[in-house]
Amino acid sequence: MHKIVDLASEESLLAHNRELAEKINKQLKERGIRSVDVMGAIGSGKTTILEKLSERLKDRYRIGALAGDLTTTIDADRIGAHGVKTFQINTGKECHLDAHFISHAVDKVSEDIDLLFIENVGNLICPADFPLGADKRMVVISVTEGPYMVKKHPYIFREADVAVINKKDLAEPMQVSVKQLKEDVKTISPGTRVVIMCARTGEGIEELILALEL
Ligand SMILES: Nc1nc2c(ncn2[C@@H]2O[C@H](COP(=O)(O)OP(=O)(O)OP(=O)(O)O)[C@@H](O)[C@H]2O)c(=O)[nH]1
Ligand SMILES: [Mg+2]
Repeated sequence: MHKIVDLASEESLLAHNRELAEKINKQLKERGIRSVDVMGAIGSGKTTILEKLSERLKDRYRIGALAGDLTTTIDADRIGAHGVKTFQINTGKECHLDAHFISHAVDKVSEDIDLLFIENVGNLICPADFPLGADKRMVVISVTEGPYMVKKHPYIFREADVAVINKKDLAEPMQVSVKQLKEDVKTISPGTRVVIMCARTGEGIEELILALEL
C-alpha cells in the first residue's frame, strides 16, 4: 500500500512538472525567446561551452542565462563575464533544476533577450525526468568521465536533442574512444545529434550551433 501511494505521488509530481514546462515554453515563445536546457555530467564542460556559445552568438542574439548550482554563483559569474544577462538559481540540496525553479527565475532575465540558456545542475540522472520548458535539450559528457557514461545513463540521452562529447583533446591520455561514445549515443537514441568538441579551444562550436538550430 505504501509503495502504491509513493508511485502515484511521484507520477503526479512529474506530470505537474511537464505541465508547468509546457506553460513556460509557451510563455518564452510568446516573448520571442528561443531556449536551450544544458544538462550533463559534473565538470564535463557545460559552462565552458556556454561561454564559447555566448561569445560566438552575442552579435546575433541578446542572450540571457539561468545557471543552476547548489550553493555558488561561480557559473553565473563566468557566463555573465561575456555580457550575458545571468541569474543564478541555487538549488540547495536539490540535484537538478525543475520547471518550478524556472517559472520563478525566468522573469529575472527574460526582458530584452531573444535566446535563453539554462545550465542544469551537473548530473546525468534526475534532470532527464524534469523538462524545463526549453525548445532544445542538450546533454554534455566528456572523455574524462570514462568510457561508459552513455551506456550507464541511457535515459538522459533519449531525452536529448543534442549530445556533446567534450574534451576531445584528452581522449588519448584517458584512453577513451570518442568514436565508441558516439556509437553508444546512436545505439541508445538514433535521433539525437552528436557533436564532438574541445570546448577549451572552441573546436566543434560551429557544428553545435547548427545542431541547436541557432
Ligand atoms: N582539456 C579540456 N578541458 C576542458 C574542456 N572543456 C572544459 N574544460 C575544463 O574542465 C573543467 C570543468 O569545466 P566547466 O565548464 O566548469 O564544467 P561544468 O560542466 O560547467 O561543471 P559543473 O557546472 O561544475 O558541473 C574546467 O577546468 C574547464 O576549463 C576541454 O575541451 N578540454
Ligand atoms: Mg558549470
